[in-house]
Amino acid sequence: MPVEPGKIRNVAVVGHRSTGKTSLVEAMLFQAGAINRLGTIEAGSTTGDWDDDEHNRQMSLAASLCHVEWQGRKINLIDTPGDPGFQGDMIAALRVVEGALVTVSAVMGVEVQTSRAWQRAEQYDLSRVVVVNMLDRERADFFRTLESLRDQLSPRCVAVHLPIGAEHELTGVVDLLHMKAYTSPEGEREAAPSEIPGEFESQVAEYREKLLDSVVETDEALMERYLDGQELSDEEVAHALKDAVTRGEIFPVACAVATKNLGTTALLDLLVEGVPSPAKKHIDLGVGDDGTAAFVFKTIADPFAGRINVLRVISGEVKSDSTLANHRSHSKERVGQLLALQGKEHTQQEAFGAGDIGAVAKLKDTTTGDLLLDAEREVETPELGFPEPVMSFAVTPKAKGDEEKVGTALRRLSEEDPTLVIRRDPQTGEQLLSGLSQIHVEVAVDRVRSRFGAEVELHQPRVPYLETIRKESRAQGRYKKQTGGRGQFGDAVIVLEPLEGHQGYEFADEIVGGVIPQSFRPAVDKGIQEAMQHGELAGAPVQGLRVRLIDGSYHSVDSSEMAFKIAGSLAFKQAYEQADPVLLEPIMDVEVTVPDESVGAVNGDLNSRRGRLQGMEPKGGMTTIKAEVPMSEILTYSQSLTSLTGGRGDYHMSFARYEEVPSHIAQKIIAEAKQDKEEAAV
Ligand SMILES: Nc1nc2c(ncn2[C@@H]2O[C@H](COP(=O)(O)OP(=O)(O)OP(=O)(O)O)[C@@H](O)[C@H]2O)c(=O)[nH]1
Ligand SMILES: [Mg+2]
Repeated sequence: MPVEPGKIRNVAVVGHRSTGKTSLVEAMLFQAGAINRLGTIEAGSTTGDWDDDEHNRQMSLAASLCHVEWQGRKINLIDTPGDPGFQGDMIAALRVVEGALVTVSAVMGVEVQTSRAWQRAEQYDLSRVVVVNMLDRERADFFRTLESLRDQLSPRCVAVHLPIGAEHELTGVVDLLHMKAYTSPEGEREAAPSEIPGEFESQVAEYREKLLDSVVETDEALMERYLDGQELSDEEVAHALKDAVTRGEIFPVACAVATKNLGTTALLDLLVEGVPSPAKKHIDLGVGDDGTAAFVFKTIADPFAGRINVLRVISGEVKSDSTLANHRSHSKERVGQLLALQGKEHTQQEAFGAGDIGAVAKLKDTTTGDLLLDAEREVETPELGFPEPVMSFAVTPKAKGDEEKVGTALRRLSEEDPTLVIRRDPQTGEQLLSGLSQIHVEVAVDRVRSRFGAEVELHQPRVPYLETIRKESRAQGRYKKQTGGRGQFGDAVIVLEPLEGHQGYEFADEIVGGVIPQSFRPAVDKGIQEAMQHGELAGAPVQGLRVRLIDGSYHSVDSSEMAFKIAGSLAFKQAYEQADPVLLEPIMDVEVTVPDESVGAVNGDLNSRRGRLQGMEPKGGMTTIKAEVPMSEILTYSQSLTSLTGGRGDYHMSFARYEEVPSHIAQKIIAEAKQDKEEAAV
């Protein structure tokens, strides 16, 4: 029997890198009895981080689906990676849940990716619970962290738990909703709650009052009774709290020490009692709810089970041994085995009902972002809104002959992870691998080796320069070979004119009186276009000009298409030299988000990269700087930004337009291109 929507809680666990998301999920699984041992990141034994690459790097690299049963409810937990390079999985997870559990470190408070996750959750109008983790660490401070949450995320963040003690003297957690304390031995299963220790009474009373004030403020009827001095029952408070959390009017703040399994019971209670079920809150995927619909938000390449698709049932019921239609490819998919996932472990399942999240193995043509329907109908596939890749590398196989293997491997990886993009640059001919961060691309390279057995190398990609002209010019190209046997003769006179915006190519046939027969004129055009593929300045493609073919001559026996092609290219090369040619470079629109205190250093650095500042927007301790920077100057930006901001900066960029390269820089590029050409010729 599928679980009723009212008994499901779907929660994406999101937050900055290394704030304990995976450890918290582990603690919840352990406390709820879904697993028998509390695994650790250090031993590589957590349920969420099951991949070898995750063990090696001690970080999550992909979303991982788990579930627990608590208070008769099924809580689906999606543990997501905190590294911005893997935020595709965070975004996808947030798209399919009603609630987000946002983790922060009690030492660090709100960090870059905390705000990013928060904004995404806000965009999708999700209910949010914050958990302040790592309260046992040196310099951890719950109250300071709570202030930073209220300042930087929302003033509606309200404590529902309090720590008992602090740092290494932390001994437990108080649940302000139920007025109970948890002080069980560290690392074992938390025991039933106990009385709140007497010495904390006044602090607890203060925060309980703050909590009640916030809750009743969202519920008029309750407010009246509260002001009347009536006692409110736990159920009433919980009920009003859930309504407020559902509407985004309160963001409860919990306490935890994930690695010691402290605060886990209260956190699980909060997820059940505070987060709305799919029956209570509607997430808008824009699909309606006629018939069966399921949205695939994650594809896993499982070493044993092959490809596994993780899906959220939007409406209806997905059953094993049934058939669904893929809305994108219109192909029929045979749904064989359905799987309930616990990290990498799976158990077979008969069906998933509306609102539930589960997995299906071995679909032939379905991946991340696909919509599965019981019958074709007119709906839009939900958008995942992934960010564009920010950094590109040229990839080459280490061994000759591995090109195809590498190509296949990269294509597979980008199917699994749409934020990993591979393409061939038509201009430079290089195979480019683009991703969201350095680690993102490096992990892909590791996987090409470990899963597909091919070694690849990464290089800085070539900058796709272009060439163009700035002046009108005229030249004649004459190709003549008339000694012995059949000769060759072609003769063309052309005029080059610059086109607006350095873009495009036009060919105007202005021959009058048939001085070049109609049949040979396209050959002139062809010869010119071929010559334009490698401009004379730096061998870059030429664009942004009009060619007028105005005159020429021919020979009734010796003229041929070949001869006119050569004549066209000779005419072009000569005219090009006189047309004041210049080099063009791609300019990128760059957006850099950094802590306020790094703005000066980052601006200075952008300036030294020939960047032009376009604007600055400060927001909650972070400033977004917008600038235009030449691509050649920003290819290796990520390392610099990391060192300028202590790893707290973030950037993305997109192509803006081509612009002339300043002449002193152009001279260098031209000289290098000449040298490359000479070396290649030797
Ligand atoms: N002292 C202490 N250490 C913790 C706590 N929670 C997690 N850790 C440690 O912090 C490190 C990061 O924990 P993870 O669970 O991997 O954090 P994460 O948020 O999943 O990290 P990413 O997935 O890489 O973003 C690990 O070394 C954990 O053992 C805690 O409550 N107290
Ligand atoms: Mg993790």
